[in-house]
Amino acid sequence: MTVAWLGIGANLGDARQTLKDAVVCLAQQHTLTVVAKSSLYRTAPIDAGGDDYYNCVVKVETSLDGHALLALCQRVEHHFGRERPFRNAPRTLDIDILLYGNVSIDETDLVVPHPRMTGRAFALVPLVEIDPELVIPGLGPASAFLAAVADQRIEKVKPLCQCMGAAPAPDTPPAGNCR
Ligand code: A4P
Ligand code: MG
Repeated sequence: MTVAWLGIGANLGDARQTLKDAVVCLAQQHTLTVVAKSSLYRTAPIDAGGDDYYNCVVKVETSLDGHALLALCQRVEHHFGRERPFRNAPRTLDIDILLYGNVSIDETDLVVPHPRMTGRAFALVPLVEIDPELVIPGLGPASAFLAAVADQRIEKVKPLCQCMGAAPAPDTPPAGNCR
């Protein structure tokens, strides 16, 4: 089993809901296990136009090699209606492999660590949320790159569901909007 880190983003359609559904979809794959998920973040587009993005990161354990994992990510993107009219076009779903084990891969269709991740708050902040000590192979601690992206707007999205908060008082009725 290899530990991999996937960066998930969307800024077209109901992007927030798509991210949640995509994580569920990934979790249902028999070739990987989602072992951790960051909060959802609303982020300013970087090197791209269009609406704000929603981004998150998941940590997975997988039996797939890097290329098979990339193919799986692209199948899931396709399932959620991903189209590629031009580079960095707004998208219903993007799933990038940020890290794959401790290895570096440099091939035409797969570069890992993801070559632009250290310059992007939307990748670094959720990664460091899950693992503050995370080391990017060949580059050093992920947290060391945060200062340089501090000017990129990123805000944690409050969950609609209150289940994660403190336990309610015993006489509090259920909120009824958990989804
Ligand atoms: N590819 C190579 N390495 C990888 C990898 N590690 N993971 C190849 C995934 N794919 C990889 O990908 C283009 C090609 O990259 C694929 O054919 C694959 O073989 P794509 O999914 O079609 O397009 P992409 O992900 O948009 O491309 P790219 O160049 O990775 O874009 P970036 O740099 O990831 O930028 N702003 C905010 N706030 N949030 C975002 O999520 N995303 C982008 C995309 C720009 N600005 C953003 C966000
Ligand atoms: Mg991509």
